Amino acid sequence: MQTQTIEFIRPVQTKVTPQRWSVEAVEELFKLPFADLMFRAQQIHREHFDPNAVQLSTLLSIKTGGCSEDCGYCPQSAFHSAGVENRKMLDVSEVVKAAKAAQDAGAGRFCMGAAWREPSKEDMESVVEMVKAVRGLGMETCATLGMLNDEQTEQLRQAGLDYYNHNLDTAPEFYGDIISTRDYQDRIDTLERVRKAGMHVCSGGIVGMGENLTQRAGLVAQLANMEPYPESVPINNLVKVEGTPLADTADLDPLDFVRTIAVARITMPTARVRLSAGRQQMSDAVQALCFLAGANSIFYGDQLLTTGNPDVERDRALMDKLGMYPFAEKH
Ligand code: SAM
Ligand code: DTB
Ligand code: SF4
Repeated sequence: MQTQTIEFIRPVQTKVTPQRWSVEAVEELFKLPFADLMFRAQQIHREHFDPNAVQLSTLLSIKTGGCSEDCGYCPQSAFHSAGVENRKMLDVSEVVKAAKAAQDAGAGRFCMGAAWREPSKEDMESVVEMVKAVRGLGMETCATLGMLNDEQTEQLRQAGLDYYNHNLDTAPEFYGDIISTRDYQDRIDTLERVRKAGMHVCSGGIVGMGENLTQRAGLVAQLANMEPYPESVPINNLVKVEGTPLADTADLDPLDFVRTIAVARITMPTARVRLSAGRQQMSDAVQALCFLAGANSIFYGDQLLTTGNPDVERDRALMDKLGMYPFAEKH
């Protein structure tokens, strides 16, 4: 009995060589008793990071709505009627203004998102200007623009883009239930191009879309088995938007969301694991559990892309309550 207990709480050896994770092994992590899972996640978190430091990224939608893809979760798809107004691309000056405001509020990274399947040549010219300008403020830059070809990844790298976000979203075998207008392999190809061009990879997914436990484990295994795994891993809880096909999906048990964060931390020890969309609907207590499970990044600012996020005051109050601080500020 005692031997078994020791077996469960033994510190996990973190990687010297990249770890390979089978879906079954990841699923076993999900099935651990909650306390054991949290303990393992915290051990790994503390080996690699200051557990009280959190990275703050602010999102801005630089091109909203009217997207040609049919992603079942997304209010910006032209296939759905979620009431999102289609807007033309923002001017560089508007983007810089928003980035400065985010920086003044304490954000270290600024992420520019566009409702595109992929950017056009003209789109790229504007985005390059935006990236240069935001970088010029001294912020880390991130963009999420859809699929990219080799020329585009090179343009973004030269402009000074630090991170490119492109999510795998879910497990390969559940993907077809959610999106039909592009393949899983398209996403992997874009991520490989981003990596090859020398930018950091930000890739994660959405939970609470009706996936089963094996599929949730499948998403984490896909991410963890990338060589190397992404530097930044956003874990989104589905934001249910009326007018999208997933609007009536059953709620995910908040503890299952916390487990997903813990499993991401254990399988990707040095990644920034971001507690992403869905925070506005979460209590402080659940968010605190996510930080205990190894989340060390959040979207910061009252807006995600088209939906709400906790306002800066609420997040500052939460961080104060938990004794947490932005990771750049060493206390
Ligand atoms: N159009 C680009 C693309 O899809 O690659 C970039 C923007 S897209 C909105 C970025 C990511 O936002 C999606 O891959 C998805 O993971 C996330 N997302 C979109 N709608 C969401 C929702 N309702 N709830 C949670 N995450 C969502
Ligand atoms: C990510 O993983 N989540 C963000 C960001 N990357 C681009 C987007 C969340 C979008 C939530 C729905 C919306 O606001 O439109
Ligand atoms: Fe378009 Fe991105 Fe939304 Fe899919 S997730 S519909 S690609 S904006």
